[in-house]
Amino acid sequence: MTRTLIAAALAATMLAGCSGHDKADKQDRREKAGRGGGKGNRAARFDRLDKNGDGQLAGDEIPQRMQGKVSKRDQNGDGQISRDEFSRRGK
Ligand SMILES: [Ca+2]
Repeated sequence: MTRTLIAAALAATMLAGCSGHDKADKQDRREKAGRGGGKGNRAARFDRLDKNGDGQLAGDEIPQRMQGKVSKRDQNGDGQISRDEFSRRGK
């Protein structure tokens, strides 16, 4: 019984360790490779990245690989990426 609980706790810890930006980066690589791309997935990806749910991506919500592209996507110059600005990607 104790072994089962320890194994479950270990598995939960491992799962928790690969959450957040790792998953978002993985999804982004899939989209870039042409798998899972598209408007619906972009919206879903935005929702995953928008941790505080304010409809803007800012600070650590923006994956490291996207940091250099903020100024390109940030069309109104507020330093954040809105859902609309995010969905215009590639247009
Ligand atoms: Ca946000």
